[in-house]
Amino acid sequence: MIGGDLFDFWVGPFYVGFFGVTTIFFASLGIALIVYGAAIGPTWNLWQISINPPDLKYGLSFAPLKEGGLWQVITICALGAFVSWALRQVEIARKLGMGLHVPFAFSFAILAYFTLEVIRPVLLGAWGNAFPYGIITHLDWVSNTGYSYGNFHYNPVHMIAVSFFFTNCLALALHGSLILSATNPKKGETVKTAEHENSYFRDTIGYSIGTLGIHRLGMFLAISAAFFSAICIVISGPLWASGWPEWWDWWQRIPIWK
Ligand code: 07D
Ligand code: 07D
Ligand code: U10
Repeated sequence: MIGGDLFDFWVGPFYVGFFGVTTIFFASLGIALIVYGAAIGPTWNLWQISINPPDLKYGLSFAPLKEGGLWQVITICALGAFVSWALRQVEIARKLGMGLHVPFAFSFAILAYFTLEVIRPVLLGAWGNAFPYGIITHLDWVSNTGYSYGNFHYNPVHMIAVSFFFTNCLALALHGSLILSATNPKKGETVKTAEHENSYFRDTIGYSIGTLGIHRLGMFLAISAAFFSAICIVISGPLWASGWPEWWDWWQRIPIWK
């Protein structure tokens, strides 16, 4: 897409390409800065290392390197690496004459990350609202953010996102087990085909979505899970600033109950 044949070669099994080089560049720089941040910080304990965003008082401005500036540069590197990775997927898919479904799907993960680290903090007016880069500290952020809205389970869009994640898991379990059952018949029997797979579900639940259909469904469930996750967090604060349980008060106010 950029540079024609520039970097059009393989290193071992890996296709390089223009966006392979930009991926390596952003990823190496980002990881180096994380290691630098860890070296400044109070601990080398892998679980406790944390690169924190700037304090709320810095708003949306640049912070000094050791007071959140590192987090800002690392975020730019992360976005550079994720977007480069998606474009490398595009480049490889085009080279192979395939559809762009893989980068399309991955871009929903990038959207969720971008929403957490850029869109929501910008809407709230400070980088300090973003999550920190640390294995344990990012869990603390999720818990603290959740409890600051009372009970996050009452966020209706969180409910939708969670349901998509669960349904996605159900769909992959059904699909994985169906394929394995068709390809592992008992001794002496031939491997079964798509017709058997269709018949199995028609016999059990009256309907089969089909062999292509289950993959379309999987794609839909997975990208919906990421999409509704992004929505559920971006509305927490910018659109609804009190507890999520209170959001349901409209239900009590429906005139018919009176
Ligand atoms: C299996 C594909 C392989 C990817 C793996 C992750 C790193 C980070 C670097 C310390 C399914 C590689 C990890 C490169 C190490 C440093 C600097 C994907 C697979 C194995 N989380 N999260 C984890 C990330 C957020 C949450 C584990 C990343 C949000 C909860 C791992 C991001 C919220 C729990 C991890 C991110 C959130 C975890 C396993 C980015 C809402 C857990 C991940 C870039 C989404 C679980 C200790 C996994 C855990 C866990 C990585 C964002 C919530 C460390 C890279 C802020 C509640 N997260 N996470 O298997 O055990 O993913 O935590 O957005 O319970 Mg997290
Ligand atoms: C952001 C990851 C993007 C990753 C990228 C790639 C590398 C390279 C290299 C391996 C979105 C990174 C790649 C670094 C690695 C190599 C070589 C994915 C992202 C670009 N919740 N909750 C969610 C549940 C509660 C809360 C989402 C369940 C409590 C908050 C999902 C439960 C409270 C936020 C979800 C539950 C609470 C969420 C996460 C149950 C806490 C979010 C999935 C059963 C007290 C987050 C966009 C996701 C969100 C989110 C599920 C409970 C708070 C729907 C099942 C009640 C604050 N929760 N939650 O988004 O929506 O993945 O983020 O109790 O911010 Mg929740
Ligand atoms: C599916 C399927 C199906 C299959 C399948 C699969 C879905 C139809 C047919 C696939 C499924 C699986 C394999 C199952 C397992 C997968 C998972 C559970 C998902 C999770 C996966 C993982 C945890 C693995 C993650 C591993 C990764 C991401 C690989 C990491 C790779 C790299 C680090 C290298 C990437 C390469 C790049 C970026 C380009 C090439 C670069 C190099 C080789 C390095 C050298 C660099 C250069 C030469 C460039 C020079 C660089 C420069 C100039 C910049 C330098 C700058 C500096 C500052 C240093 O449906 O059924 O079956 O199989």
